[in-house]
Amino acid sequence: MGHVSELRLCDPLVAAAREQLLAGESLSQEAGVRLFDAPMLELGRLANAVARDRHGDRAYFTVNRQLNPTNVCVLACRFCDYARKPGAPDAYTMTKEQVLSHVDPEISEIHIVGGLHHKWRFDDYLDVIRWVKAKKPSLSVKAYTAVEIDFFCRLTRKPADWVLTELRAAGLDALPGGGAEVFSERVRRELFPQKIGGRRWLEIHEIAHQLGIPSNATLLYGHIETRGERVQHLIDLRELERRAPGFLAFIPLAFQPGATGLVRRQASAIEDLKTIALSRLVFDNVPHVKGYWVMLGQDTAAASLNFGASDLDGTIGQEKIAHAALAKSPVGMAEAGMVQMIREAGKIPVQRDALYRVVREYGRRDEPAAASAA
Ligand code: V47
Ligand code: SF4
Repeated sequence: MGHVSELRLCDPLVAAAREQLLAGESLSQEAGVRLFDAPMLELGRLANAVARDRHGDRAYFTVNRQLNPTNVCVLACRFCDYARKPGAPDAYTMTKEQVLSHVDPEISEIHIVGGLHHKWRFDDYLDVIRWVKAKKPSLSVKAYTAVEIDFFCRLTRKPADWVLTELRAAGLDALPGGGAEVFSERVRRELFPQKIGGRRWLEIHEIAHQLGIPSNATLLYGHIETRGERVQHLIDLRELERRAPGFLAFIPLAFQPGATGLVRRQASAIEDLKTIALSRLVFDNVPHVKGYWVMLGQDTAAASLNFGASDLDGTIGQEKIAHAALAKSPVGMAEAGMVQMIREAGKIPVQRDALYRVVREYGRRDEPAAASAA
């Protein structure tokens, strides 16, 4: 039981969505928005069944580190508590030694993202990748958002395909999904008018996919965006995946209000779980939806594994972006904690790298671990 074809649903809206998905049709923006008002457990059952049809009971995580080489940024997005202006007392730029201290022997993924530094050249950003790759060649490197790629294009006066090819030669394996925010010009004008908009973000990921560089995608929700804008964002990503396949995972990022004053409190756990489920149902051609525990908190992230999520991201080490905005989750988690969260959700933990190559399969609760791969 639990496959889409076997589900019996009570709610007519969710049952209609199931029929459409079974017929191989995608959900429209209108249908997506209406589903937000459907009973959440029904939505969760359908989204969980969609995830189960793709991945069985497996849920993925990685042993990784987040490396934020500098918080100095020439932009000033209104929702960002992380960036600092040059010379600010808590502005930092890491040395090579500090960068390399993030490359612990046990990790299989490194996630590199940071500010747009006023003095760094493209070569400095390439060096960060070269250093980590030289220390651990087997490490999968997920580095630099489309916002940073666009910045490198302006620094070098070269097109994105050239920039991405240079990054790949330095050791880049995949692009992270950050910087997408919400593909709504209304929201962009309000919250991040200096930053690239949806069209450029999508263009850069399309070029990456055409070059064979896979990528992730995010949505920043829970601030001033509407549900219609959220669903349209999912549809824009679904269309890009049809034109130029290459997405690995979609990560809805629950906005941490911090000191921004934009909203009084974070979206509720119910809104989080509905957003995860809707992401799984509308962005129907993305392999994985992540329940990002850093922003969701551990309990909601564990629950998300029964609402369509099939990945929890990773152990992370020292997360800085959400914690600059006062996120209450711990700054990192142990591998055993990730395994336990996944087992408690009734799923089978699978450790992966940034490209979803399996590092280790664990057993279900109370079962001995299966033999390690790679
Ligand atoms: O681009 C900034 C967002 C992103 C806040 O690709 C905030 O696997 C919430 O993209 N509250 C960076 N979000 C993080 C990111 C990410 C995280 C985990 C996995 C992956 C992946 C990507 O964080 C930024 C921005 O959209 N952000 N401030 C905030 N206060
Ligand atoms: Fe800079 Fe990114 Fe923060 Fe915007 S979100 S201010 S681009 S670090």
